[in-house]
Amino acid sequence: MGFQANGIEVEVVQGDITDQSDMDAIVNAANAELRMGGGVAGAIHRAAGSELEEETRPLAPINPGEAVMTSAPNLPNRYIIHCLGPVFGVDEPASTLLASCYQRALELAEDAGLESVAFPAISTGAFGFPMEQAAEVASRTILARSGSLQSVRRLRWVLFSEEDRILHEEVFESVLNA
Ligand code: AR6
Repeated sequence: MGFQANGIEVEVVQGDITDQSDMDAIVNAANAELRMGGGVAGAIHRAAGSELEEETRPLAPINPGEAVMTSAPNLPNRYIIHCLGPVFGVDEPASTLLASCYQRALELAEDAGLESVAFPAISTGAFGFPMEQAAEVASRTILARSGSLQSVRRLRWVLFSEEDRILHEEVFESVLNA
């Protein structure tokens, strides 16, 4: 399902972040060392191969709330934006740090003149951020930034399960209409 937010198309789909061939950049739910991990980081690094770690190694470590951009070897996208989300209950303030991830990712995309970016639900897997609360933070951040985006015209949320997709759709709609 798609929404319009200040002229930006926001899609919410169920799928795999490594399978978004029509997007300029995909976002990685990274670890601080920017290495292979589980979940999203595992899927991205497996698809990209060792070339990606060669590129990320000199950029690591990063702090919660930060983001860095690399090329996207062996993936159908031009770039990967690696975001380190907060570990829920450890990195505080969690909501501010999560919002910072989305904000920094959008800034990097704008600086590179990208048109489209696909996000996973950062921090909601191994890092334990409650899904609904994370969706609210992400929705508010995207909405707050949407008006000032110049090159970015399309955002896509890629949720692993249909349940998470429905939740994100409902949360984004309620934040949009608030
Ligand atoms: N495509 C889209 N979404 C996915 C995929 C996929 N291929 N795989 C999992 N998800 P996580 P985090 C969903 O754990 O919480 C890693 O090991 C998943 O269901 O990938 O930020 C890193 O190395 C969940 O809702 O990221 C870090 O150490 C969401 O993506 C740590 O986990 C995020 O789950 C990062 O933890």
